[in-house]
Amino acid sequence: MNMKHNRYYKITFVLCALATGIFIFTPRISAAGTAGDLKLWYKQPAKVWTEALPVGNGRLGAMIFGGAEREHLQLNEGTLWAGGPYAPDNTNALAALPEVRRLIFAGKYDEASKLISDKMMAVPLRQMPYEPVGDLFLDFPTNGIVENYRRDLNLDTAVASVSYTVNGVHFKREIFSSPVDQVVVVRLAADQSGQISFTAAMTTPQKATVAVEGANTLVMNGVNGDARGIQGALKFQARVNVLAQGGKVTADADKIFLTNADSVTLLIAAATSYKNYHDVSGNPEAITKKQIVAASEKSFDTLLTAHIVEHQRLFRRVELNLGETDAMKLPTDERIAHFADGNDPQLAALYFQFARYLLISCSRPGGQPATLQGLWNASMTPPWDSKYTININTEMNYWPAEPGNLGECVEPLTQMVLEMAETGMRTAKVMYGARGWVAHHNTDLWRATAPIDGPYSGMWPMGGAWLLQNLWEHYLFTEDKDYLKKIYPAMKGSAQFFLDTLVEEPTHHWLVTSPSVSPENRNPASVKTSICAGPTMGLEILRDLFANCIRASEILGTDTTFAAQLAAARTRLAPLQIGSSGQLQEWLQDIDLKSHELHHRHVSHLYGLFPSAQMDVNTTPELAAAVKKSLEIRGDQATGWGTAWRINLWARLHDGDHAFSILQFLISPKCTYPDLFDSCPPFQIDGNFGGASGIAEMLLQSQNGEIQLLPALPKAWPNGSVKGLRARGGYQVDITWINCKVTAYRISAPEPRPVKVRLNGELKTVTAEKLNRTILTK
Ligand code: FUC
Repeated sequence: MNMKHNRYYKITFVLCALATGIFIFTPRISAAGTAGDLKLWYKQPAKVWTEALPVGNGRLGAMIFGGAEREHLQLNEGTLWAGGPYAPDNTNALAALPEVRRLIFAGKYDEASKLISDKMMAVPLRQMPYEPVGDLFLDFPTNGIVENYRRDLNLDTAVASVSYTVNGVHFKREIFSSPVDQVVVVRLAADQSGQISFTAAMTTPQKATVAVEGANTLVMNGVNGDARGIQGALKFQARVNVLAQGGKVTADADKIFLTNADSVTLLIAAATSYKNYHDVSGNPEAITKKQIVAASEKSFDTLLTAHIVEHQRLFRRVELNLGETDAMKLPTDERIAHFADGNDPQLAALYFQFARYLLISCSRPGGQPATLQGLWNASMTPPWDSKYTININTEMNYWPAEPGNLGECVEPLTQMVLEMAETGMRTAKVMYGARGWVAHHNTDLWRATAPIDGPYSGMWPMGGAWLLQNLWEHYLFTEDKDYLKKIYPAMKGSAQFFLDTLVEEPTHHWLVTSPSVSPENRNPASVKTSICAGPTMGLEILRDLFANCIRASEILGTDTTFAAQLAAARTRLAPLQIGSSGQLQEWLQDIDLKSHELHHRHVSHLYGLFPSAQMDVNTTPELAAAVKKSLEIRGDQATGWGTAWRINLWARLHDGDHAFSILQFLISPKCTYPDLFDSCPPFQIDGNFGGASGIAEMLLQSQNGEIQLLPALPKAWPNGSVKGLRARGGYQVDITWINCKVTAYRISAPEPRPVKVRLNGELKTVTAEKLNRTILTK
């Protein structure tokens, strides 16, 4: 934390307040104040999983329950999924495709759906689930009343703690998952010597055995699950090493007993044989042994310091202060229950920072991307397999990455998309006879890309193209040409697929996708299917994909002819249409109001406003008004992620109060569990990330060549400050505001160039000389 800068910042703020004569409220901006308050805390242990607290290093995760008499760590490793390398593309699809298209254009949607179901779906029909490693239990002898109990998770240090007193002895636990040493570290200490005793044991729902190695190491060896006819091809190992200071360590066949130690450190390692989606030849035993040996040579303090330094390198880039009230004195579960009352602005800041904490903890370079549950899953059969649902959920997971100054955390997603561009070539060729690559509405560890589950949700060829938009955003925020070079072949391959598969619809002769769906929303012109041609969202995604490819070909000086083909096709895509109720049409026909589910959770056709920027309130007011109408029809409340998406959309419509009222629903027991995890329900991490993105969009927007400061600030946050948000173009932005007006801001840029800034209702140009300086506004 740059203390000097903070002091300067605080002085600037006070000067502004003096200049404006406003002293209603002085937000605390000191580094210590902000960091110290970034804690989730509770007066009782977790009874259920959604009360437990998550730690993770991007690969190795634990959910901590924190019982005084029994500590329970539920463990995950990012590559422990069911199954093995497989290719699920249906070889009957290509022959059926012309008839499917004919039926759709003839309005026989339900017949088309039946044919898709029979001939085009993946074999097997479902993908592989993400699975847990197992559980570590530490049972402590109970010989007194537990007093002064507290457990917390410090977002600033990424350390979870438990503390309590029994018979006058004060006990403390600290737990973290180190990205540096690749182990989970558990430290137990007491303020009197010889007080720590426990029995350590491991269990797992996997096919695995647990045995003691030497006197002080529990070793679990197992194989991953079979699923849907695909045999488990992974080996895995978990290792728990008990290093006691004082006392005695003994063991039987599968448990370790510690008696009367002064303190103890446990090192937990886990690994699988997964190397990549087609290579499972790794040696988990060699990996875990090496990690434990290396970590055991370091002191607890060395492990802890290295962990905190690495976490804070990313976490401390952004500070957010929305104001502080007495509500902060309450435990987190009680605050969630009362957030809707409107007097706890700091909980919104905590929610924002918790999402950044989660992204750092579950998506680090070299690891797997955040699943539906990030890194944390206790079940062999989790909801929707805890995999990658790419018709909104995975994309949403990464929405806060760029504005939240965590661009590195996108690396696992980039890697996955580049791998899907390989597996998706087979799907494109086998199913569609097309060049390039395609992915449908889900993928898994094995990068499966064929349509799954059934036509209703699965027959959607846009998953790869949408994911590429996340990668393009990474380029826009960083302007890193090497990165663009790396992703361009995947962008080109996706565009090639659509050039080969777009078809002309018979009425207007527009180019459309077919078959497709507007994600998971029934086609009102059908009896019971979502199958249709040319749903709006697909065309919006293609407008982006083609434009991005054209732009990339210019930047990289390549593929001029291909770019011209894309430009020609782009003008022939079916246009955005405003329907008779003033809404943005979700389908080619004006049938939205005949919808079977007017308040459907997906708001797919509004993609063009957010996350895309094809329309906005300043440059395309008519389209923005149509989106607003559609949003009003859809309503404010949905699943966790559906609610979060709406916050972002209202922020893009510059209606901060509306966005805030939806945030109040998101951060309520209906959509948020006691541990701040999003509730879809059940737990799905996308709502956490989408909600954080919504908060960022309320404070800063940077689409369409201008930086907008406080574009959707709600009245509920009249005074505050934010530091370190990122804007497209490689900029970094700090803002201070009083009474809903920007009073000071600072835009940092890697190279001097003027930038257009919209604030307090005016559009200004900040010249290159004024970059990297704090600018006071009147
Ligand atoms: C999409 C959503 C569901 C759920 C699933 C994981 O299919 O429509 O609500 O979030 O993803």
